Amino acid sequence: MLQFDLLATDPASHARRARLTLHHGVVETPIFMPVGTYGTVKGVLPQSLHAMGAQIILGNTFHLWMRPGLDVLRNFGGLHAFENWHKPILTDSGGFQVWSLGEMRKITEQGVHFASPVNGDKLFLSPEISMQIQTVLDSDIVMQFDECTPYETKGHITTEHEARTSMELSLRWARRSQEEFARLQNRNALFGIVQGGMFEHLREESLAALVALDLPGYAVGGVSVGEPKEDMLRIMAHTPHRLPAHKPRYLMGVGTPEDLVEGVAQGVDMFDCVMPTRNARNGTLFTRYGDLKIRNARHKSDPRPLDTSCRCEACAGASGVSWDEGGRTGFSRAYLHHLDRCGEMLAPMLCTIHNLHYYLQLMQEMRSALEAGEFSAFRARFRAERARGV
Ligand code: PRF
Ligand code: ZN
Repeated sequence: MLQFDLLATDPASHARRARLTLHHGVVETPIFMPVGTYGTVKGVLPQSLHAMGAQIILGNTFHLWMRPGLDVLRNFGGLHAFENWHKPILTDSGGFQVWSLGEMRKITEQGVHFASPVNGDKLFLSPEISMQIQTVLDSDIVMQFDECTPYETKGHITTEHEARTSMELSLRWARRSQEEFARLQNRNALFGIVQGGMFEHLREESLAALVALDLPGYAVGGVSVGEPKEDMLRIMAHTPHRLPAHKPRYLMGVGTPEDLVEGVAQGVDMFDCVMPTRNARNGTLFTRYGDLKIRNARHKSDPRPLDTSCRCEACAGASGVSWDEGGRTGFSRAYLHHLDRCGEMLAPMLCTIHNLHYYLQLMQEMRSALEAGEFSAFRARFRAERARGV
């Protein structure tokens, strides 16, 4: 089940404002999806995710298959009830996560053989098994099983021949994913993943073959895999807008706030990235006026919140009134600096809430700008503010 309604388009770029209807609810796009690999967005209660306006979160087939395993998840009727999140969920297929195991795996036409990172058991993951797992999870959006073509392998940059071989394997796995998804009578939506490395013509071949399968949505994979920034921007400018206009487009594993704004301008509707959550745990915060490191001694006695314009639970407390608006109920930089120095759990919790709120608010601002026909002005203001400094 999936419906996609285009609500507004920007005449000066490929940006669009749309609405995606899934089994567990409606998603207003463009959207950022917080990452919840193991059935939890690390350190954040579902009610806080609601409060910050999260509409859809990610889960990982591979990790949830390892732990807690399918028997437990089946008993709960899927991932929603298990993790107590009743809005939409997207699950990645395991292709990328198995790829991340590096030398511990062997890829064949049939699938991927690897040793369990949990207990060393010999395991096998294939398009069919990935679809079976994602059907048990009852994910609203199921990703095809693919091979994420690396930028570099064994000391050399991936050649065109290697990128083609990998892309063609992902295409055969897309067809097998689609067949198994249908056989299982999965009620949700299967997305294909465009590969092709850093080669535009391979991206076009991949895209055309996937579009011929008439899947309900498409992702661009194989970017943000260690390539230089200019290559990433080149693929971002090339591929997304070539995907069908009447279907959702998802850029996998991207990126910085600047990348999200650029991605939206290039026609992307959906993003996910560990950056806001992972950086929060390392004390790196995103704000309207640039990035901030809470470990820095300059914050030791600063009474201001992380971002004086932010209404998150960390910056504005329960009142939801920002410092700029006269709210003084949030947590100070001095307090967060102190919590971090003491290794207190509340530090990564508050930092994660703030970073996710920042990402979700950024997407909300882009949606509003697109509705108002003011996306170009938004982009210019965004760049200027981010460059100002905290
Ligand atoms: N494929 C899958 N998941 C992914 C990627 C991919 O290429 C990426 C690339 N950045 C992130 N996550 N299945
Ligand atoms: Zn905040």
